[in-house]
Amino acid sequence: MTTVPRTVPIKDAAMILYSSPTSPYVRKVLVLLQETGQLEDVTQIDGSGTPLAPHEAVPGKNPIGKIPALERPDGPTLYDSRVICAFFDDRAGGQLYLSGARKWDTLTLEATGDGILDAALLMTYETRLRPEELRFDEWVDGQWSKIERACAALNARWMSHLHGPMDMGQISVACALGYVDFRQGARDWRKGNDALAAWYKAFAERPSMHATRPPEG
Ligand SMILES: N[C@@H](CCC(=O)N[C@@H](CS)C(=O)NCC(=O)O)C(=O)O
Repeated sequence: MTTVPRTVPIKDAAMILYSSPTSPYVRKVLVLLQETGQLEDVTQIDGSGTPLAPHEAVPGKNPIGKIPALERPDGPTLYDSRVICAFFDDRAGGQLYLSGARKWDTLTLEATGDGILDAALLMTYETRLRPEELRFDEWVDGQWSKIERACAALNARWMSHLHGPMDMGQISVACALGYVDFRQGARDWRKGNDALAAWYKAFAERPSMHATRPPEG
């Protein structure tokens, strides 16, 4: 299966998404854009960077220096994947956060996926950026414990929501589990979480998930 190249401009468009093919937070936005038919409204520009070496274009758009950031012609730049996802969902007519009681479940589920991502990204930075003599194994294990607890909670309490109508909570969790596989493949989040593993296997088959898979290697 081929993947869609994600850092080339798709067409001349007024909104610019600072992006990276390996960022799971960017992936959340791209999955939403594909699911809501808005992908061609955005031009993607590479904004890959790290806390040690931010991309030169990004801090001027997002003072925190992180991607995704969304530059708009008719308003200030938006940043943080949750803000950008809420913006595009609103623009598409509000399909992915819904309303009423389910909205708060969806937001909590999205926060759970993002929490997994935050822990997994810190683990990645620890091994990729921190000099070997300064690494702190217990701290890394503490991050992994967050991921284990979150996966166990998803498996025990969230399966009915995950199997419901597609929403941003599901997209966030799927992008998070995909990132854990991508960067922490040696650790096994599936152990003891059969229902979650089966749900993820099916969700990962969606064309939007296929088209946004991080590159191999
Ligand atoms: N809470 C932010 C996190 C974004 C984030 O951490 N992005 C990473 C790329 S995966 C980044 O830009 N890191 C650079 C940095 O931390 O300076 C969001 O949801 O957008």
